[in-house]
Amino acid sequence: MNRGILGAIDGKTICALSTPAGMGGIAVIRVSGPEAISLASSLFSKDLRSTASHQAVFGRMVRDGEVLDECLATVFRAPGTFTGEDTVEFGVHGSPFVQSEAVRWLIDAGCRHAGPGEFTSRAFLNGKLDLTQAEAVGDLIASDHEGAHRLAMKQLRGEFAREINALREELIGFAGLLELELDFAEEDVEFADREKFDTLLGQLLERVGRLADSFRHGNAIREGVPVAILGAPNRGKSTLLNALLGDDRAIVSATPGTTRDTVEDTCVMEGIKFRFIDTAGIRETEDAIESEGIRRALDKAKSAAVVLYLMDATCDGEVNPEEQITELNLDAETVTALIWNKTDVTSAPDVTFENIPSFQISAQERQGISEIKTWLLERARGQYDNDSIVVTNLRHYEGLVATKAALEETRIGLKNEVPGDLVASDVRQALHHLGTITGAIDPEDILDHIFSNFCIGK
Ligand SMILES: Nc1nc2c(ncn2[C@@H]2O[C@H](COP(=O)(O)OP(=O)(O)OP(=O)(O)O)[C@@H](O)[C@H]2O)c(=O)[nH]1
Ligand SMILES: [Mg+2]
Repeated sequence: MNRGILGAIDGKTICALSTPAGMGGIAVIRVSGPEAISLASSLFSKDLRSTASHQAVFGRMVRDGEVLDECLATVFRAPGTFTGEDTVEFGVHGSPFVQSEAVRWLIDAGCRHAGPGEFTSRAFLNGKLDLTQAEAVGDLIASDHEGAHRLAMKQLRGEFAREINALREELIGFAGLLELELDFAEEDVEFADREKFDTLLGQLLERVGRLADSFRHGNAIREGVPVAILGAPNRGKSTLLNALLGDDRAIVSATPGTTRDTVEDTCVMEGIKFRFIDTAGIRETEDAIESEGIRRALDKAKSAAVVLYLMDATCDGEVNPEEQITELNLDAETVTALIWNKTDVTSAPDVTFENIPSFQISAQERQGISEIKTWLLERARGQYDNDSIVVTNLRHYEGLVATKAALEETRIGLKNEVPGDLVASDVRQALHHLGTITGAIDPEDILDHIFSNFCIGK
């Protein structure tokens, strides 16, 4: 059931099981809307209509003399509530019967069952949260490790929204001057110093670009930092994957070309999620399936944050790893480490490279694995754990990319001295795209999409 954003503005009092509980736990049933306190009161043994805000009252849920449960009713008065409306929360016992019956009683009394995300969409519509914060509520509920949780909390505090609003404000000032010029078009005046404009646009582009670039990190924190394991066949890539995960995830065999498709899995180390990706061994081959596997391996390497390039100490002594890594054509931002494997049989050649850290391990004997993990963690902390604002949401990223394109158009327009109204229209475009991020501009379909991804009761 999705009532969309329109449901949230029908003014009805809504209710839902907000926090379900198992036997022995306490379930929270949330009621929100103009009639919340009187409706809740009509099913409670004590009158809640004079209860002060943020106060819990112990009593019984009762209807026509029939007692359903002994419970707490907590009253929250508008506007100091999550939704911005009067709210009552019942803490009832976690029996499936009591939970569903309590909601049914509330509906019989005149509440409407809340749609997915409807409490949060009401909070947004009542100005309690901006869109990025509302989305952060969804992220918070979905966060399954410390890194994702920390990002969601940061977004919920509104840091990202503040930065977007600051950008908008500067742009609005700029747009105002341009519009003023248009009003005096006949006089052919320029209120807005072109050179200053260009400098301002340069700064805005830099900030928007930095935010957009941070999406790569933001996404990595949420979905797991992608670490791809690459190398020629039989070097021990699958053995290393299993060692890193501490699990028998991929098939290991002495036959070169064992891994055809990519195999990946995540694990959380010290609060940071990593996504390890085992790939097909890279070599010349006529085999169509193997070729496809190799293509996928190179693809994964390109989108990875870290590439672990595996060499075999027993047979790669004469190979130049730098050349092989160069052939992978990696992104400039991708970090590579050289891993000499099978050092239980023979030690690795004593060569080091300036920009490529190297490790000597035995994946089979699980030796040297913790050194790789420590290195990965140190890198991830440096990169993902700092205080700068990080974009984690694809919708925000797309908004930033569109803003950047509009700002670039504006800059080109100014340089080519195109008429002021065209420049002004590009600036309005940029403002529009920034506005869609925080919800300052709210096409209904965007809002419905966001809130329908929530679950009922939130
Ligand atoms: N002695 C020794 N053997 C190893 C080590 N790691 C892997 N092997 C062996 O090397 C062979 C290949 O290992 P895999 O992990 O399947 O190698 P791979 O790189 O995934 O190979 P492909 O999937 O074919 O590309 C197996 O027989 C492993 O047991 C190691 O550290 N020491
Ligand atoms: Mg393999």
